[in-house]
Amino acid sequence: MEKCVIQGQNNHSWHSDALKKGQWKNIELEKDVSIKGEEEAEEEADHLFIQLEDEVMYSTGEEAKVKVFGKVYNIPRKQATYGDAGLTYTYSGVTRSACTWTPTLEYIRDAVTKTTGYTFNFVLINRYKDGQDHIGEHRDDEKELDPLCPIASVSLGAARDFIFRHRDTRGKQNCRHIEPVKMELAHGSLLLMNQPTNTYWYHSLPVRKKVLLPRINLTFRRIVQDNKK
Ligand SMILES: O=C(O)CCC(=O)C(=O)O
Ligand SMILES: [Mn+2]
Repeated sequence: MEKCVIQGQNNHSWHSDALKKGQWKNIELEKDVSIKGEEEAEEEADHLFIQLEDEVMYSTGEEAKVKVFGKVYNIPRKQATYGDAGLTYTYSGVTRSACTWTPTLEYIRDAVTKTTGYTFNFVLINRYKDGQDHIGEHRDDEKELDPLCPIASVSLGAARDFIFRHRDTRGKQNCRHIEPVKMELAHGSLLLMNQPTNTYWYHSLPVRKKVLLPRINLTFRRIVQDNKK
């Protein structure tokens, strides 16, 4: 499993033994954000992918849409939300409730907790059937997300490019030259987005027409229900 950590400023929580074992790549980004990676077995990732294909029920109908500036769109991928009983998460203008954890999701959640030391009560799942499916540029900066907990992103299936773009280089706010940061999220990789990554950097998974195989991405999050906007 390749592990990547997007590390926030003043975050010293990564000196755990589990993380020291790996061979970490480290890419420095603006605002002291960094990325690290490690190699591990692929077979387990194959198995987890097959299990998730069997267990995860994706949203359909109204639940499979998002609202952007008041307009409703079909999302160019499938989505599902699982987590602790009673939790809801509102993003892109739609509120989703958590389905009960499946055994495989619990297994992956606990493995991520063992590696990172963080606990998670919610997971957003995106399934990209091939390289046509994608996610547009956005930040995961909802008030409901616990700012003390990173977002842990597990990728299974087809490798896809993942791109970070600094907020000061976008649209009318374009006032600086900062290169976007592109990485490939491989089968079995773990990416951690610490604070302040989602304040300064947007991320996206663009269309890649040459990719013909499916990919499942799980973003484990910690939701604090009282923080709702
Ligand atoms: O599929 C991915 O790697 C990213 C998904 C994502 O950014 C999200 O669910 O917020
Ligand atoms: Mn995101």
